[in-house]
Amino acid sequence: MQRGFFITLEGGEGAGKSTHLAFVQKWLQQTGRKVVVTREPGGTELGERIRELLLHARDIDISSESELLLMFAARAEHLNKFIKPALEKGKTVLCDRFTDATYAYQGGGRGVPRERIALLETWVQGDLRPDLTLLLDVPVEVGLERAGNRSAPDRFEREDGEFFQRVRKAYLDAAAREPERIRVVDAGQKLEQVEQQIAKILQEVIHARK
Ligand code: Z5A
Repeated sequence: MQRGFFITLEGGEGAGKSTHLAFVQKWLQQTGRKVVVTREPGGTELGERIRELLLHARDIDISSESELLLMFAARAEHLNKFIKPALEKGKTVLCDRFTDATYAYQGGGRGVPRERIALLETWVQGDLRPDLTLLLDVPVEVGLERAGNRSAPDRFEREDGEFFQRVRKAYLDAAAREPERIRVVDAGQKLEQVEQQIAKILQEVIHARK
């Protein structure tokens, strides 16, 4: 059986990942694929508990290194218990954020050296990488304004504009390094236009995979 298709969605604050996840899922299902949707950090019982700590621990000071290791601890669990088994069964795995987020947030945002992240990536993932990554890109100000209505910002959402500029730059640098895998979507456009761009990319990539 052919290994399933592994697709990830990435983007900065307020880029619209949650909004477009359902569109991508529906689009893929219409091609007859069995699609499972998951997220990082999270996707398993342990991963969701780690997520809770990483996003909402208010009374603990978490260092950048510990944050990085926790991301990968959640990822190891997620890969072994959920992602790999689903891919082996030929399912399409649609994941809301993955290791590109680590390079962007812990690398770009927090300043953890790339080599350290790369080391963990190889250790935890072996040679498994997403087949396609949709990077929803918006100017930081637009994204922050869209996300601004949230009542209780999490640990990341409390960061300032400069942090998110570094995150955005790290994402765009990654897309420039790997243009085949990481496809940039202009998420600053209207919803329907963003959907059109996504559908075009999916069409192209799935056609090429046949
Ligand atoms: N993180 C990390 O640091 N390292 C890692 O390795 C991983 C994650 C895996 C949790 O992520 C945090 O974990 C994340 C990075 C860190 N922190 N941050 N920031 P998350 O993905 O769960 O949380 P999030 O980034 O806040 O994403 P979100 O809640 O899914 O929101 P979103 O994707 O940014 O946007 P949205 O909710 O779909 O849209 C926001 C609003 O904009 C909403 O009202 C929409 O209706 C509106 N919207 C969206 N698109 C449009 C367009 N085109 N026009 C107009 N309005 C729009």
